[in-house]
Amino acid sequence: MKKKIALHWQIGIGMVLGVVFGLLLGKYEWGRPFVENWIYPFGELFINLLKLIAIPLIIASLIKGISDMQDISKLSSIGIRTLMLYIFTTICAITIGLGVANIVKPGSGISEETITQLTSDSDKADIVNQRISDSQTKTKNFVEFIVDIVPDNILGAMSDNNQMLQVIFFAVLLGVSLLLIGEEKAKPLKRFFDSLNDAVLKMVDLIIKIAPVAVFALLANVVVGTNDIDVLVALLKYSFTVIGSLFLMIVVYMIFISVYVKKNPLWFLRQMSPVQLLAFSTSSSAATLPVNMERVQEYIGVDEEVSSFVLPVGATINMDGTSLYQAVATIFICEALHFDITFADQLTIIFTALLASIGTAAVPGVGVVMLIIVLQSINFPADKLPLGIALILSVDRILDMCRTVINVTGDATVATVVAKSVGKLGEPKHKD
Ligand code: DAS
Repeated sequence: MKKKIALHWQIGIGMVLGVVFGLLLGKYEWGRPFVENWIYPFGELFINLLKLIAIPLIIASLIKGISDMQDISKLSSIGIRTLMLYIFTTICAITIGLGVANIVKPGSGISEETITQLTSDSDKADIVNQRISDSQTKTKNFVEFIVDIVPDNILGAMSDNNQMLQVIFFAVLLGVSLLLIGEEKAKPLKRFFDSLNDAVLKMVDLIIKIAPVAVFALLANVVVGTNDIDVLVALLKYSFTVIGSLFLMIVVYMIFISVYVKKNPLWFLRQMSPVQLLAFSTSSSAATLPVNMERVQEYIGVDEEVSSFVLPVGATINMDGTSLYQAVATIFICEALHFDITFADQLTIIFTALLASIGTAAVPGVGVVMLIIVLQSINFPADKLPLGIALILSVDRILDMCRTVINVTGDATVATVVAKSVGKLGEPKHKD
């Protein structure tokens, strides 16, 4: 029987062909509109399909996972370990970002004319102002964040992809209630959610079949007619500081996998590579979540009791890549615009970036919204803020793709570590 090409190869080939296709068409006037109108929609359709099944998958797998538990104390044990590890890895990420940025000094030596060139085009100003107003509206203080987790209408919460924590809250409450009413009474609902869970996982398998075509479309759209090559060169030091720091974060995860989980880190990365490639192509943790859940369960061996809780929570409140990015971008902007920051400011960056990554809804471009919050926390001059954001906006798309890869890898790593710590890491059903 013909050996199936491993999924990560299929996706990788789709990405490479997408980049080549986009670069080729970028040479023609009609290239960009053609790709935007006739190719990119295939990528959009794929992202919509993944987001469509994310909520049903979270509900079914969480309720199944919790109601299958023998005792409720396991849930709190998983919850506490998960939150502690998410806070630890986020602080690690921010510290790495600050450390590398303080050594590399990516913003020093940027010339005035480069700054003018990068911040002059007007349509950027609209995006900057939108992100600044988002930073005022989309952040909550701690109490608001907690109150906001409890929905007043579950259908409303399910209809809004950015209310994932509200859906998780409902699913945990229902799962615990099923546990408490006893096996007999819970049986009809448990069987319903069991089969819903299997059906939605089968949907993931079906949707993933179009991934190579979808990533082709997404990457073609990113590169077609990109005139940011000169911008990338001007911000090369900054971009490489971000990407280099993100790689260091992968090393941190691999230390967890090899030292604590006692699995081969390269095996782990190989099994997770389709998730990482999709995160890179879609730059959306929410869209990647269903595939992350399927891969962690089926190819790493994490029990559903753990993955069904840890991954949805992680997709919302754990953004290691994005937090690391805040640290580097903040140092870069302060250096480029000659705003001195003290050691105390750097500690403030750690604290604010940690809270921002937890308390900010996963809205598109959330990285930039959080960056504004971090800059404001160190009293960065308000009149220079639009300039600073405009400065990094031109390479934000590419860096968003990179940091989303770290966001999803961090979630999968923590799910594996938590599963190992509660004895719920079994043998994987499949191997890529
Ligand atoms: N794209 C975001 C995510 O989905 C991350 C970011 O904007 O930084 O994880």
